[in-house]
Amino acid sequence: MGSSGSKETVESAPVKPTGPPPLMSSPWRSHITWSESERRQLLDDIYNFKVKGGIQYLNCFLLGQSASGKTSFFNTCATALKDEGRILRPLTVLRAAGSSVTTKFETHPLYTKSDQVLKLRIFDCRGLHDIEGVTDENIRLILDGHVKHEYKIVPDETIQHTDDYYRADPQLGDKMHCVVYVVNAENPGAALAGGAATRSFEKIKKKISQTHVPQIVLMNKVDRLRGSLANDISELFRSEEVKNKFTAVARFMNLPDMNILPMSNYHSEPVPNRNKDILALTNLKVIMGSANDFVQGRGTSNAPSGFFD
Ligand SMILES: Nc1nc2c(ncn2[C@@H]2O[C@H](COP(=O)(O)OP(=O)(O)OP(=O)(O)O)[C@@H](O)[C@H]2O)c(=O)[nH]1
Ligand SMILES: [Mg+2]
Repeated sequence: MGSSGSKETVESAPVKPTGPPPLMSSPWRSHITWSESERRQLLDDIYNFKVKGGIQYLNCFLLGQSASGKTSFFNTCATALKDEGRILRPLTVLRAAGSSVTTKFETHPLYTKSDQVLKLRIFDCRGLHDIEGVTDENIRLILDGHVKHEYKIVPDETIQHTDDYYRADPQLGDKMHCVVYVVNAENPGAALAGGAATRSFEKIKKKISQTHVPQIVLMNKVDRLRGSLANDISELFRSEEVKNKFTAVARFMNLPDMNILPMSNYHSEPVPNRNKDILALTNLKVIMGSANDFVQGRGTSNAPSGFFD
């Protein structure tokens, strides 16, 4: 087959740039200084944190889909707080998503470098959307302080008043003072979207809003949004990918921007690194501050006498 004579002019397609967009020249959030002195200051602030409301510990309740990284957050905080130059994994994390690994409502102490117990108790729980998940009523009872540490979560069952792990008369120190939703930044909508999970989440959020307990979102696994973040997490606030997801999460969760905290846990690193520690400690300090604001508002000693008369 010969050529028809006239040559076709083929317009050359514009060359598409490969790779991720360049980092933004200035950060979209600039509240963190990525330096060793910042890390030390954060440790100092957290070690010396003064709990208000006349109670010993602040309580924070982690909620989120299975495999969103709740237990990994606890472990990352343990590593950053202990500051021993090694990764600590006090709680078990499995590689694959599936039915929830965590089957108990439980907390464990987090320790400072000098083995003092942290003034925050982080309560872990199984995934929100899990078929064998936690009932809305159990979540309400947990928030109100009726459920004791190590209560074994029975799928779709609510704790009975006769249960050994039921606390009949909870005090301020037994209640949850902050709720932290852990969502996967790669797919924040899917984290809670879809049938029963959405309904259950909406109900839970409504209940929590009525209690005025602060609600914070850990937008987790941001290291997966841009390759270079796996090497240096401090670039996250100059990443367009993270900023876009951040906006999506804020919209999806319907919470103010200041309540959304980008996060990246230790997951495969052999040793800790300064910037990951700084991110974890910054987020931990925000959670402690929010919980403290809540207990201050609920404690007996906060308002001068006659204030409410
Ligand atoms: N890349 C990356 N992986 C993470 C991060 N956080 C957690 N993972 C991984 O995600 C998987 C699930 O983490 P878990 O901490 O067990 O999740 P969980 O929310 O406690 O899950 P359940 O106990 O089943 O409800 C594990 O393979 C972790 O290593 C993160 O920030 N980045
Ligand atoms: Mg877990």
